[in-house]
Amino acid sequence: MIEVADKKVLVVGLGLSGRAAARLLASRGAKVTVVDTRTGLDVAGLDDVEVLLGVKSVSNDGFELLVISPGLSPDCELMRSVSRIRTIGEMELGWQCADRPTIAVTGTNGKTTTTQLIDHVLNACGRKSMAIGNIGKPVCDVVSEAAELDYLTIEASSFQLESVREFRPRVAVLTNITTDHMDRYDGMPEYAYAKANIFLYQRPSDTAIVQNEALAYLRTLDCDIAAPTVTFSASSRRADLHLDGDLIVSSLEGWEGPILAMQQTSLRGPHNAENVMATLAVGRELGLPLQKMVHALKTFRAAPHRCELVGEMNGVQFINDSKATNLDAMMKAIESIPCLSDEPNVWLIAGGSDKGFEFHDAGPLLARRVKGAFLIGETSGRMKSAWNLFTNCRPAEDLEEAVQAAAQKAELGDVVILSPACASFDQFSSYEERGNRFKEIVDGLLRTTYSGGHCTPTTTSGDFTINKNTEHQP
Ligand code: UMA
Repeated sequence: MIEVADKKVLVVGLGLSGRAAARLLASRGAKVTVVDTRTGLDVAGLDDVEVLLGVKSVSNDGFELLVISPGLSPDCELMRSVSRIRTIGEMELGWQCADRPTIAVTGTNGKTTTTQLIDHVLNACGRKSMAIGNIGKPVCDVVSEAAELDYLTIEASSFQLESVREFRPRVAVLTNITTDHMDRYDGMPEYAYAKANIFLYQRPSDTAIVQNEALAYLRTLDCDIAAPTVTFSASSRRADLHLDGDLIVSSLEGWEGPILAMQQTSLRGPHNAENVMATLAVGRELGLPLQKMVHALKTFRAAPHRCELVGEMNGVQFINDSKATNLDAMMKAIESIPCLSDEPNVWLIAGGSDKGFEFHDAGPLLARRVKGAFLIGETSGRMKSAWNLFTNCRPAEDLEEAVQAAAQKAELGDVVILSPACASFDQFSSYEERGNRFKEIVDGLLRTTYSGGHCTPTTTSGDFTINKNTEHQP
């Protein structure tokens, strides 16, 4: 475990991670300085910490350790100015200090849902777990409570995994690898190597649970995994856990045959089936009883902003998928929307800040499923050029204009989905703020349409079953 008492430590970034790291370090007797390029940040709760704001570069003023926030690239101006100091990430610091058995989940998509599923199943089976990390709760923030937990269930981003030093999860999960964050990495291999760091310090007594396709890709990059692997896939029957129609089927010893029908859960789509498979595989490794796990999976409800059905108006469903911050997530969301005929039935709202995606890749899917796309934000021009041949594209001034235009066009049986395929930072402070704004706009439309009443927002995220409740209809 890392020893920090009396050490001079520099924390870079005063967001959630930097704040949590600074508090933890100060509580353990370190002399802490936090720097951030922004000014005017809230410094409450950092009484024993020196805070320097509006900083563009730092001189190595005797610092013995640097703790980096995940959002800072090692190549950024601030980090280049302090490149010679021993560096660890906030997640690694928290993990070393907490010193608890760990399940870690990474992947381009599905990592938050899988982290929540694992946490839910563990707690339902009587094991105390807390879902932390990239999910929104820095690992450093839970160190004081960690002794009471059986497991830390950590969502680990590629950013956090870049700076691992000893990070060794008892069970590590890789949900998938598709293109994302190309504004930070020089290409897919560099991004995949960062993700593969989740397995770097595992030993043969640990377990790696990996999507079949992601494992095949890592093998092309010669990434070694020391731990035994369990594979899952919604598209390959060769995986240890696979999908047959709606059924999750296992070929794992003692678990041979069908295990669970996805219809029994509130989750929809092959991507969610993979999240459930990964969760089952984790539970099996930890010796959780299958029946209890299945029962827990049936009661699970996904977090907001992930294919969340927020309302229905005149037979048109409105879905908030603001968490789809890359192209693959958007494509999976569109594919998971039921289609009652061969005709497209989706009105897509997409666009946001540019992460360097090749939007052309979605063209054939859009041609098959999407009636029209309303494009917002920084990427609207690039998206229009890439998609115009495949579906009708119309740039919109902002989210409100896009939702209103889509609602006007949509007919009975259609679905209006916000699935941006981009980060939100050009127009919003986070994907949550973007999703909440979408919900407000939809709620406003519903109130206007059903004057005197309003549609009850549904809480069954990912459930696209048509809402038969029409009591508010005029
Ligand atoms: N900053 C600088 N200089 C820079 C860049 C940033 O000083 O050059 C400062 C900013 O001014 C800001 C601080 O760094 O004050 C922000 O640090 P951060 O970006 O690491 O953000 P945190 O608030 O610490 O949140 C991070 C994760 N954010 C990122 O990785 C970008 C959160 O994941 C995570 O929930 C949180 O730690 C707790 O672990 C968010 C995310 O978008 C949800 N993650 C990406 C994703 O899921 O795709 C990886």
